[in-house]
Amino acid sequence: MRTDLYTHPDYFNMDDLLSDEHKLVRDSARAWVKKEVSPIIDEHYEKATFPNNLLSGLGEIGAFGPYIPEEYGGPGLDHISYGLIMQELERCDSGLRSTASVQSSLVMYPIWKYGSEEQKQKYLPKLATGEMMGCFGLTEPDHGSNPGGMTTNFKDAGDGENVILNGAKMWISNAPFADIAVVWAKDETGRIYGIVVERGMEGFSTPEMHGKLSLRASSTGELIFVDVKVPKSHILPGRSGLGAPLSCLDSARFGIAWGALGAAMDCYDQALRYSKERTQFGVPIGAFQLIQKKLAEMITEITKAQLLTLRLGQLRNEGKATSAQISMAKRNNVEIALNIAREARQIHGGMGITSEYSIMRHMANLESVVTYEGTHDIHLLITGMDITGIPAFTREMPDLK
Ligand code: TGC
Ligand code: FAD
Repeated sequence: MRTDLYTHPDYFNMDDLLSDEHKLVRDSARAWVKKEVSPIIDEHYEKATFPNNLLSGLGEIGAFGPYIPEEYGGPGLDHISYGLIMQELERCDSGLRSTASVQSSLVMYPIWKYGSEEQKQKYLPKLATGEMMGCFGLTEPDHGSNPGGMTTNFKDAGDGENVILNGAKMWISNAPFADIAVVWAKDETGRIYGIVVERGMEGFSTPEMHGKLSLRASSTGELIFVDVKVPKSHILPGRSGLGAPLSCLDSARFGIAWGALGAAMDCYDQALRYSKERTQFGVPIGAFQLIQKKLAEMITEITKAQLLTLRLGQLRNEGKATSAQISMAKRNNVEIALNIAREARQIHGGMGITSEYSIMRHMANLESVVTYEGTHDIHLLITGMDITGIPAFTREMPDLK
């Protein structure tokens, strides 16, 4: 079994800008990951299973809803703490971070922000400990980048108490084992609402999706609704329209910006160590200029991303981070992480493709991260729209005749 020797690179003394609480939260998450997850993650990745025995531990380190107030069972931390926890989790595996960020940002966040007091009391404390797990259904088979086109819908059941939900969601993280799903669906007027659907409701099923060659230590499934009778009291009353699910994505994308940087830092840390240990032509490979160029460029990109990410955390703490700023950070950090994973793989030569190192796993995982929560190109278009004021997501279909 590989020993986890990770120490994080800090070329510009970023730790000086963190509070003692931030460092405590981060170090606790790191110690837990090294002890509980690093020894088993490769096996789960190879078998394509999620280690469900880790759920209560994730709750204990505050990974489920770090910024949810204590009155609802959360630890009441700030957004930088949330980011640091996601960074430590994704430093180990993107699938581990995915499970925590879906639970935090896509399940707890909408219930906290848009739920009734009764819904908050019913779900949030159990979600915070991991006793209850949730998933988030936005994407559909025919509506990925364009969720506003969704066809999942609900109509009044006519009994005064329920609605009838029909439709299907696809690519849903945690779906196969989730106890509840926050599902986005249109009412009879076409307005989008969030609805909490519980496992066991008749007509609701969550088949697992197989064959993923990326994010294998995360469980992904479909959500299928066939005339599911859902009490009206399960509709989130606080906000409707596409902006409601998109605001949850802001929180999740924020966590991913920190998380992807964690994967990059892990690849760099291993590549630097390997470059000093591995000798060829009688010298450590780190003595070769071409290896130094790769390492120097990696730490430069990591440092730039650390600065961007911490500033984003400060803005988010102040309630000032815009969606477009979050998009830029998500896009940048996933891109540099993918590039760094590829270069770290090269530094490891043939060993880089084995599970002896986590690099190839990170690289494969990041191919999901660059696509979910808004693809790389969608985030570029969000930046483009922000700076020009002109949305370029849609275009008229040309007459091809
Ligand atoms: P558009 O007309 O631009 O906007 C509709 C309404 O939403 C508002 N809005 C936002 N509100 C809050 N936060 C944001 N980030 C927002 N972006 C837009 C907007 O102001 C408008 O409000 P209103 O009041 O005027 O109606 O919408 P559009 O249909 O043109 O789409 C814009 C686009 C393409 C950027 C958006 O649809 C998008 O982001 N698409 C990507 C879809 C996506 O990211 N899906 C992710 C699914 S979840 C997932 O992948 C989980 S992965 C697991 C894990 O995290 O680990
Ligand atoms: P499409 O939207 O079909 O895009 C295909 C290509 O077309 C992309 O390159 C895209 O950039 C490009 N494209 C699309 N529109 C435009 C445009 N206007 N201009 C330029 N290029 C464009 N969703 C959930 O709701 N919940 C989850 O928990 C969840 N978990 C996921 C887990 C995994 C492992 C994966 C892979 C996905 C998950 N998703 C989830 C879905 C994810 O958000 C979507 O895959 C993503 O939004 C892209 O949608 P799509 O796959 O349908 O691709």
